[in-house]
Amino acid sequence: MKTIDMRSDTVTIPTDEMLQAMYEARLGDDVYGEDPTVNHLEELAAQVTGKEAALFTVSGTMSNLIAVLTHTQRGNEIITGSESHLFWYEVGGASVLGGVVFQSVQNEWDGCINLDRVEQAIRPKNVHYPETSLLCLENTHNRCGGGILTPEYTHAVAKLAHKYELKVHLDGARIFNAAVALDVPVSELTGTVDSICFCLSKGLSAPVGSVLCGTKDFIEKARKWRKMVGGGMRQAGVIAAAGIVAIQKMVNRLAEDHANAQRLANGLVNIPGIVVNTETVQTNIVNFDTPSKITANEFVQQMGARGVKFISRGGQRVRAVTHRMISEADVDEVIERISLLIKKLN
Ligand code: TLP
Repeated sequence: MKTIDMRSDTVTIPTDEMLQAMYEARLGDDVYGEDPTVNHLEELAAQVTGKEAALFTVSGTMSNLIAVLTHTQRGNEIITGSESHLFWYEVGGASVLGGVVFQSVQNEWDGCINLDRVEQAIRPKNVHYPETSLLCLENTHNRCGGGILTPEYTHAVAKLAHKYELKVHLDGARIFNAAVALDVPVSELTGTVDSICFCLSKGLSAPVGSVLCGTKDFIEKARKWRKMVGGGMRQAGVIAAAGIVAIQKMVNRLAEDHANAQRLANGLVNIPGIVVNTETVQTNIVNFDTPSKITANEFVQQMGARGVKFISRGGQRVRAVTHRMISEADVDEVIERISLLIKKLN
């Protein structure tokens, strides 16, 4: 029986073209700024996001951490969405290492944070309060089912934050998914934020890495923080080479992943007891709820035994992610295997 892994798009392995590029990469010591392949990747990332400069990091988690460390002072407060990756899945690193306080503000179903709620969350100047200095956004939004922040929303919320002298950081781990789904250049989604990071190792299929982009001054400071947290990687061109292929060759095909996510959602609605809103599936993530007689944890375990891997979000909620290594036929097979399990339960 074929195993079908829908836990995440992080499970994609590098393409042959990436492996070839890694083999042929020109290398140097990146801590001295002398790795030509890393420099090329950083230039490309800055160009794509419409920023002055960029910094290659080990992971999305490291990029987000460095962004917070660079934008804030100890004792500051940062606003994040209540469902944001930074808040949920980054081990509280911003608090532990950056000394900042989180204020999490409710996300809407698509990953937006209502502008009034943002405005209410920003602390007035008062001796009792921490200073709110950073707003963090996420596009596409992981826990909100791959929801997209539009250019209009991003610009409006950034304008509001800037009015109160906050910086804006965008966790764009899957920003290329948003750009492809909206059919706009990435720079339209990032133009008004102060920093943006995106992942090479998710749907774009590179084995490792993320890139943090911003002004020259921001990136210069961020480079020092990267060194402090142990992210100076020497001949990192060996992995950056795959990242270049990721940006140049792997973006357009993300549309296939989106179509497969829609196909999955359309199949799931027909399975009795499974709850999914097909209209909220915007990119490559499908959140669905299991029938009340089986918890998400049990469902994930049972499906694992049937050769399909998902992630449980707790309660009834399951996450499925489509990616390069999932075909249309795989999606149909997954729907079939879920139907069999649910029939057995009834
Ligand atoms: N998310 C992973 C897990 O941590 C859940 C996944 O499989 O989706 N921002 C966002 C929006 C992310 O989804 C992730 C990874 C990150 C940051 C962190 O990236 P990495 O894993 O490179 O540290």
